[in-house]
Amino acid sequence: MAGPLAVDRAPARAGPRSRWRKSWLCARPDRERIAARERVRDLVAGRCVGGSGGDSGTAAVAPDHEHRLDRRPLRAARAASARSHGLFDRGRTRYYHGGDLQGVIDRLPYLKDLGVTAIWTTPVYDNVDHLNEKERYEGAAITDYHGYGAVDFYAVDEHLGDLAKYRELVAAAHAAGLKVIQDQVANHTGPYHPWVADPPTPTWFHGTADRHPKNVWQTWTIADPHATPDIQRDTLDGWFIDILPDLNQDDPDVSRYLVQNALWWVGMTGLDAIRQDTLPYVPRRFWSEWSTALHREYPKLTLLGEMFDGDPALVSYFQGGVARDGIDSGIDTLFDFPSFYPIRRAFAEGKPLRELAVMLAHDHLYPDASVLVTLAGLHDTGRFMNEPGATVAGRQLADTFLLTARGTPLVYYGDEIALRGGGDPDNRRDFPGGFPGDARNAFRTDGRTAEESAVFDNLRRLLWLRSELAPLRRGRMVTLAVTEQAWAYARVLGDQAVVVVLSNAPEPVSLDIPTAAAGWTDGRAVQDRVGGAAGRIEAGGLRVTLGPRSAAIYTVR
Ligand SMILES: [Ca+2]
Ligand SMILES: [Ca+2]
Repeated sequence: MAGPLAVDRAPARAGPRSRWRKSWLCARPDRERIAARERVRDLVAGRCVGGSGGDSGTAAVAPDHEHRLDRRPLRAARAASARSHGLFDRGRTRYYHGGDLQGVIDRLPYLKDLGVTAIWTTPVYDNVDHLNEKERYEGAAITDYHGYGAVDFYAVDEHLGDLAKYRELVAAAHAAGLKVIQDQVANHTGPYHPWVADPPTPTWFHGTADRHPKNVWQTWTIADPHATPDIQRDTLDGWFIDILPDLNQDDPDVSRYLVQNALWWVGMTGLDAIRQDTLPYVPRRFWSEWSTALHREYPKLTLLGEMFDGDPALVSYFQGGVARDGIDSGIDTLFDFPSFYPIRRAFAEGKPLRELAVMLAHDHLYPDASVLVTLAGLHDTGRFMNEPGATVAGRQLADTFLLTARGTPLVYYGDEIALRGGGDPDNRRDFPGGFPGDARNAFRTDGRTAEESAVFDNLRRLLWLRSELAPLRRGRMVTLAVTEQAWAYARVLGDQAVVVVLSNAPEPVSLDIPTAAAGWTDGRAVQDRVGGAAGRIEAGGLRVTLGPRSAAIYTVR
């Protein structure tokens, strides 16, 4: 049967296209290897220099800098530098710093102990082996250390390792009970991909390096019932930052290549989920085809899409499960950027917590809001602690919300120690202790400052509490009370409930929380699992007193 895996139409030309043809003919995925695995639904995510994740959360490991986990001797670092074609320089922000897949493998015990349940790393595709002269900042060329500029979709970048090492990472993660999320990019290639000079078909890209539309970022037009195809075209076909060659998924050979490539990675490595870049710049018709092919072969594979926008009406449009304009994208879940903004405003800037409750009131727009990936920051945003007004108490409150509210929380590497950093690339600083010669090692308890320990210990406690209490992972979220700066909600699963009370107020508060919706009736004894205070349900509710900017998580005793 001709299908997404058919190779009958692989072009036979030799020469510059041989690399592409080799990729095209790659092996059939191994269905059995991952058939028994669970889908990544309920985890804490992070990005890779050290990721973290679990049934209770996903860990993210970030791009190269962020995640240098190993501590190989300098001799090995020099060897890595030679392999890096001169692109290794810890003194420059947009260069390779030495983080690699072996480093992530070495830190799996750290991530497991932290309590995360899945790892999301930077894209592992082979990126160009020389400076990227086409993308410059302050006049200087950069490297493609971030991984989003593929020159070979079937190879692992030499700075990170190789395919065997990537497979080893997935196997080691699975052995540790962690899942792996692969970052994929179907919208574009890197500017130096060999296809740019010699496209496999005349319609492989939208235009050429010399003549192409520029992406105008009008993402709202994709969902706009008043928009014409002409209006949408520059957003769908335009080259990202006017540099990244935009693949034409309407060319059936392109779409088949991308589908086969995604299947190949899953089959070759056994990964559990795919994080797909820039959803809105690719026709939803293609996402439907792509997700259908992946789910047909791997029913438990989770597809996580990036739709970077604060409007829940727009973001929800891209989640699969229902047809929009006749097309079901099939994308299982999305980053919850709409709640990211009120999370930052409330917990970092001290603005009303009510705004966050108001945002979650829009959950009815989503086919399934319970699986959204919630976050307080990632590699494309400044760090939480760099917001004006950010404090350790605010960071801890944000973590308490993320780990107890609906959704699958993401932990961006370094957030567990309140790492600082402004916008890209400052948000990708090296993790202390991840590199040879570092003055201290924050992977270890004795290498953390008092502030880092406070944030780390709080997050770890929350991760393990989430692992222990099933309602925090899978329970229905029920609001019990909301004020300007306080929010009480229950997570209810069958006859089990957990009641969370957050106060974002700068002064102590006392609140009366009605608990009937949690199934807690008069006389029931309860205990705060973070502060330790005991209580009893009286007159249909619980009297809670909280200090400035603090939280309580109650279970029945
Ligand atoms: Ca490379
Ligand atoms: Ca596009």
